[in-house]
Amino acid sequence: MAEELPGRSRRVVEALERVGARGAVRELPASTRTAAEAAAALGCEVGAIANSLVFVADGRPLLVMTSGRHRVDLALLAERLGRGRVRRATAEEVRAATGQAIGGVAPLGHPAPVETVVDTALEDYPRLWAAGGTPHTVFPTDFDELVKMTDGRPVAVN
Ligand code: 5CA
Repeated sequence: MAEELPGRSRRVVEALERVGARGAVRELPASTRTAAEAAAALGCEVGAIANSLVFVADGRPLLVMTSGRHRVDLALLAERLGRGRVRRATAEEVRAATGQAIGGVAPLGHPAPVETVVDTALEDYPRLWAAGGTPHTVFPTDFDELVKMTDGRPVAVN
């Protein structure tokens, strides 16, 4: 139940409720810190894991919800977004932008909205799993819901 989840996940639960998302956040005994671990814990394809990767684009945080089956092509992403430089955020920058730690970053529930891109590769999977605010929490969603909850821009990132 939501009351038993860690504080960072309760923020995510509240944010999901505000946007009317259907999937419940659940805490797993196994680590879901990486896409491979999450896929193993859930018994799903690694591509159906929606990783929350934080970048810094021209000095501003950018969240890229990325299929676990591949990496973000930073040069391609910068070109498609019309940005100059896109780089990986540091652990401190991730925490500042999201209020969450690497391995548990959720698509929402952040201190302030973060500009978000959603990898169109995630359209290939009817059921996606995203992190719920900690490295042991996940929730189910789908591509359309993920775009809606993040006010995200669909982009092919690889
Ligand atoms: N809980 C899973 C998805 S359910 C999860 O959060 N996956 S993740 O891919 O979004 O987060 C782990 C990722 O953080 C790693 O795959 C890696 O891409 C990234 N990461 C790991 N260390 C660092 C670091 N020092 N700086 C920036 N990113 C990092």
